[in-house]
Amino acid sequence: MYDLEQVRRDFPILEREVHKRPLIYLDNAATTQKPRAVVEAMAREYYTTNANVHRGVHTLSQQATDLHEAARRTVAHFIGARSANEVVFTRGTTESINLVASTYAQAFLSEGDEVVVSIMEHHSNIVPWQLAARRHGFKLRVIPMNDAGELDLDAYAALLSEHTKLVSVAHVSNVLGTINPVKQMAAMAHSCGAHFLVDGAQSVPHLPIDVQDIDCDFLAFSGHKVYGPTGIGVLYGREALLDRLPPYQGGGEMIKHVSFEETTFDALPFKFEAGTPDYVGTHGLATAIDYVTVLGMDHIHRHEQDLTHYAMEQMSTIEGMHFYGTAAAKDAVVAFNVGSIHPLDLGTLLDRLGVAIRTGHHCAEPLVRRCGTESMARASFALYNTRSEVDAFVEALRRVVSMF
Ligand code: 7TS
Repeated sequence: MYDLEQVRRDFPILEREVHKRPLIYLDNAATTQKPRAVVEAMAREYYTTNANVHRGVHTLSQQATDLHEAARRTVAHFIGARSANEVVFTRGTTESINLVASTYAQAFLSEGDEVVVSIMEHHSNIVPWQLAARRHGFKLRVIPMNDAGELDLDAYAALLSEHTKLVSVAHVSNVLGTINPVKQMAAMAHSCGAHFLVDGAQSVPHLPIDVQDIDCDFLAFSGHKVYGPTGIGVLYGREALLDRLPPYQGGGEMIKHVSFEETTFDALPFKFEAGTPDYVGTHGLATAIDYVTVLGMDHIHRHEQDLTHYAMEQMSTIEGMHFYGTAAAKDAVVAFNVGSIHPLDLGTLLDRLGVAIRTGHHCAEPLVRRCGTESMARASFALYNTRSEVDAFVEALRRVVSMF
């Protein structure tokens, strides 16, 4: 394992206080904190190397381009892509899924076709498909789950048919923490000729990911959830499939030649990257990936598994505790309610004690409703959280609950 105290020193924000108490940051599923290395790499680029990429003969532009394209290779290696051409930079998971929903639907979907998602999707993996369905007339089908928060694979098998063109599923639920068996689900999709998209927003920060092992056609994730900067994300796509999709946005960077008669588009991955890319963001993301790679994704996963089990064990001693999501395969997210206390009150009072959690519907309204509620509290863990933070959180929770 890694040295937790040493690691925590890499994240200056963890030293701050909130309401005169040490910050205990347990909202990592929303966004993670940034190590010094990431912020400093970005500052260094702005201070020493800043210039627009892919267009300059001058030294700064060439150096900035080198950093940007090196970042693409770092991402490709991190997720096991066959080639850096399969890595498209976007603003985040949301934009990555919108890109696929929009272009894939345009290329392949019409009336009579079906796209399958699951009940536990974030709105980012529901709404883009609804918008595309409205334009192209295909149907959206939904995989149900059991009360533990595990997808019903028999129901999934029954949903698949010759009408199914694409399946798009979260690898890890941002509410329940359920780790879905995406490798098995991708094989099932492929066996009926459908493509498979993995929403990796909550898995890439926590598990070793290999797109070739999963055998997915697309993977979407966000930089800011994996200790990188905000505003940068990734769409991985199988090269032959990306090649068959039309461009998403038009503009500079994505063209070969433009005339008023005919415009031709650049090769992958630039075809999907209209406009000046966030080249400082990509360098920051690559630095974050280097950071977690040095710690080891398997070590990070083991540490967070320990925290999750420990937290649930400690939390379950509080009277009235109800967990949402008790799947056998569960990652670093614990959603809960206590008795009839409104989660907003829990969250607000915990904040007064220095503890940051999230409350609400977590941008997954259909799931939260399936769980029989409108709102939940959620604690989510990252590589820098400790067992003593869990103790302090549970102690604070006990105090808050005793007020009601
Ligand atoms: N998919 C999943 C599974 C997510 O958890 C999120 C963000 C997204 C997509 C969208 O990512 P974005 O970076 O494009 O916004 N989830 C959360 C959350 O749980 N709390 O805040 C954001």
